[in-house]
Formats: sequence, C-alpha cells, structure tokens
Amino acid sequence: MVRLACSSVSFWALPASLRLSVRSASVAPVLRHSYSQDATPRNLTIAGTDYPTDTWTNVPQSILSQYGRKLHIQPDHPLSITRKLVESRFPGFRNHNTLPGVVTVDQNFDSLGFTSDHPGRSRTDTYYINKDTLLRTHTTAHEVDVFRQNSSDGWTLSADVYRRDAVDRSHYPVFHQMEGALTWDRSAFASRQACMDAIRESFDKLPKHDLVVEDPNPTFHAERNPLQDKYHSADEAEIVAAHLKRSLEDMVVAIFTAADKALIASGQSSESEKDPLKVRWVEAFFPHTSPSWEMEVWWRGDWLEVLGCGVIDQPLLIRANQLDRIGWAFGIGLERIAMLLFGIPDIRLFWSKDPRFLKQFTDAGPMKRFQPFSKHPPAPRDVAFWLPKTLKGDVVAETPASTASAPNSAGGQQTSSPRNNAVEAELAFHENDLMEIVRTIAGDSVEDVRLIDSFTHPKSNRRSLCYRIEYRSLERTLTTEEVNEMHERVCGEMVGRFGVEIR
Ligand code: FA5
Ligand code: MG
Repeated sequence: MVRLACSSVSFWALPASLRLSVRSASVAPVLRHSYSQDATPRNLTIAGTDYPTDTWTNVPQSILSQYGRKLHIQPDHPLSITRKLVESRFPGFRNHNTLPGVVTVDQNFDSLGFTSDHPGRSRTDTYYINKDTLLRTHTTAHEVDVFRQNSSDGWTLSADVYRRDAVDRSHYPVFHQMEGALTWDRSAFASRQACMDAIRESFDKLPKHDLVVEDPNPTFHAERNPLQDKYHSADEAEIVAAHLKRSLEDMVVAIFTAADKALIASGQSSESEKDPLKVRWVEAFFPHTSPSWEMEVWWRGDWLEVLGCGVIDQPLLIRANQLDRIGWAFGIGLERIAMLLFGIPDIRLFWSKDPRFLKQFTDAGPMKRFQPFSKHPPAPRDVAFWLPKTLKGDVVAETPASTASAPNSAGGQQTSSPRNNAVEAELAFHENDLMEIVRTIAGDSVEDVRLIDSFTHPKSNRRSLCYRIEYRSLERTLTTEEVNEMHERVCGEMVGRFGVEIR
C-alpha cells in the first residue's frame, strides 16, 4: 500500500516527527473546489429553522436527512444503552442529552482555543451550513455554554456529531460522542491546598481496579504536554490528572466486564477475545486541554483509541466565567464502545431501521451479543484515474484502515508552522471529497473505500490513483446493474468535479 500524504484518518498513527512534516506538506493551499453536488439552495431548513447558504455551504442533503434521529436517546437502541452504561459510572453528574447539532463557528472552534488557521476548520473536514454556522464536529462545542450555566460540578453531554471522513466499517459521517467533565471551585475552599485535599479525598474513594495500565510518560512535559503553569501548580495538575485517569479506567473496566459477560453468555468467545483487557495512556494534543491524553484499549489483538481527555484549558473556563474552577474533561466515541460491547461489526448498522437489528437490544435485562442476521456479497469496483496535468500542489490520499480518529475537526496537533490563511485554502485533491461523492451516490450501500494503488509516471510526471470501492448493502444483495450504475455515476462525478482522466 502506498501512503502519499497524511489524511486526517491515520494522522495519529505516524510518529510525532513525521506528523510535523506531513501535516505541513499536506495542507498547502492550491485550488478551490466547488463543493455543491447540485445547485445549492438559497436557504437550508434544518429542524424547522431556515439558514441562509453561502459559498461555504458544503453540507449535502444526504447528511441533513440523518439529522435529528437522536439514536443516543432512542429507547432500546444500542447507542442509548451504551450511553446509559457510561453515565452510570459517573454518579451525581448531570446528563445533558438533547442539545441541537447546529452550532456556531465560535462554539465549535473559537471558544475552545482553536487557532484561526487550524486545519480542523477546513471544508474538507467539516460540514458548513454557511460561513458562521456548522454541524458540530464534537460535543466539546458545548463546553463553554455548559460551564457558563454552572448547574453541576460534574456533567456529561451526549450528542450526534458530524465529520467529513473516510468510508469504512468503523467510520460514518455522523457518529455520537459523550463529553464528560468534572470541576472543583477553588474559591469555595479555604485555600488552594484545601481544594487539592478534597480532590485527593474524592480520588481515594474512586473504585480500585486490577487492570493492566501502561502509562510510561510523566504527567506533563514542557514541549510535548505542558502544564498550564500560569494557572495551575504542578501538584494541582497532578491530582486532577490522577483523578481523571482513574475515573476513566474505572468506566472502561465496567464496560468491558459487561462485554465479557455477554460474550461468555453467548458461548461465542474466541481465543483472541480471551486476552486480558489492557489499557494505555498516550500523550495527545487538544486546543481545549493541557496536558492531554488519549486512552487506547487492547482489544482482539489491536490498540483501539476510545477517548481523548485532559486538564481543562483554564482560559476556556475563564471565558465561561468560571475563574476559579479547575478540572478535567473527556470525549468518548459511543459507536466505538457499542461495537465492542455488542460485537456489532459495521457502523452503518446503528442507522438500520430493520427490526432484525433493533429487536436484538433492550434497555431491560442482561446485555446480549449481536447475532448477524444476514450477509450479502460485496461488489468491489475500482476507480483508477490520472489527476489533471495542470494540477500543482498537494494531494491528500491514503489508505484509511486505521482505528485512530480524525484529529482535525476536533483538535489535532498543530506543531508545524501554521499555513497561510488555511481556512480559505484548498487542496489539489482531498480524498474526503471522493468519500463524499461515493456516500452521496451510494448512501449506505457502500462499505469501504480505500486507496489501493498510486504512482507517478516517470516521464509525464502525472500522478495516478486507484481506489477500491466496496459496494455492499446490509439489507439485501445488490444487482450487478445497480452497482455498475452507481459506479458509473461516481466516475462521472470524479471527471466533472476534479477533471480527472479515468484510466
Ligand atoms: C475529540 O473529539 C475531542 N474533542 C475529545 C476531547 C474532549 C478531548 C474533551 C479532551 C477533552 P477525537 O477527534 O479524538 O477528539 O474524538 C474523540 C473520540 O471520538 C475518539 O477517541 C473516538 O472514540 C471517537 N471518534 C472520533 N472520530 C470517529 C469516527 N469517525 N467514527 C467513530 N468514532 C469516532
Ligand atoms: Mg482522537
């Protein structure tokens, strides 16, 4: 497999040194694409509200038609069951579960400290309704509002989030996150030391576990994972970090113990699933926390990233008028957890209205493993093309087979020098645009899209790419004619929109 440049999907799989060079190379501005599949209407009506469109609008109807399903609160839905299970590990927290998904650029990015040239703001990664309004890319978009409300020390917030992303069995353009936060008000204590003592006391009461945890790095590191020394003493950050990590480890133990029980009860456990649960903490970067980590879980022979977290950025709390609060926050992917819990093999299944799927889950009673009800054959088709001769600049294309998540829309590392006017900039070719074409045409009848070949002609210097599109419906066998028809339309769009030459 050939890796041309780094797309958002496996960015984190690269060593930090490489990320730096790859990131700066892959975001250089070149061409401007037209994002509208069809002529963009003047207004978009979303959940009864009209929004004017403009040249930033890139949200397709196929995405808007998923808006408002609220799977995370649908009774007996596996995402809702998962949400409740996670919530149950945070007793006393207030649970916010009904916040609408249309937010401002300020909520999603500015208020969280995203720099104005952060790649997450790019239209290749984020669905814009217009230049000021977008579909939230993460539940963190509500942090400042919830902190400002100040209605509880601890809270969770679950919701649908939207990202222009790869197409495969663990990525879908709409998924669900749960944000969680706990803060302590230092001004409510006699001294900062007294506040720290209270945090330690709370830490001591957290459930203990015998999980194997790899945590090789120091709590903070001046370059890689800094202490916010303007606001926090090292001791304060240490105890907040310890409280955070122990709380999340406890949550994961509870969830995976439930998964194990369901697995054993189903009599389906395989050798690899008998591996003991292991967790590791990996240093991370988010504009809204420092220091920051991601938690990865060893599951069936692989490390799977399940959440991001850290000590809350103090300027963020100050923006929310919480001058003296200190605390932690995390963001977890509910589909990732639900897929592990129930053994659900394909992320598209969560959207199924098929009773053969939905009837398998219940809020009451013990958790049961998902039993596949049908398997329909895949229909692979390749699209191989030459990029236009005139194309200068960067191509973002690679094989999206990673379990890591897209960093851009929700944080991501920005250690390289910022690109000029990045939000205005466009790439020569970004594979997320191909993903979007395929999703728009094939809908849920596509399982996977991946780069299988890439080369540059030695004489003409032209770049050739070949993607394999795996068409497969979860509900029925697709006919050859309908697959061919979809595929021809995909090829036609590629020619029409990118000026590629099909090989
Ligand atoms: C964020 O979204 C941060 N806002 C999380 C956070 C919150 C950090 C609060 C610190 C404090 P990230 O992009 O890594 O980070 O996404 C968080 C989690 O969402 C991932 O660990 C993963 O479990 C899930 N996730 C991300 N992208 C996808 C996707 N395309 N499909 C399914 N799950 C995903
Ligand atoms: Mg991540």
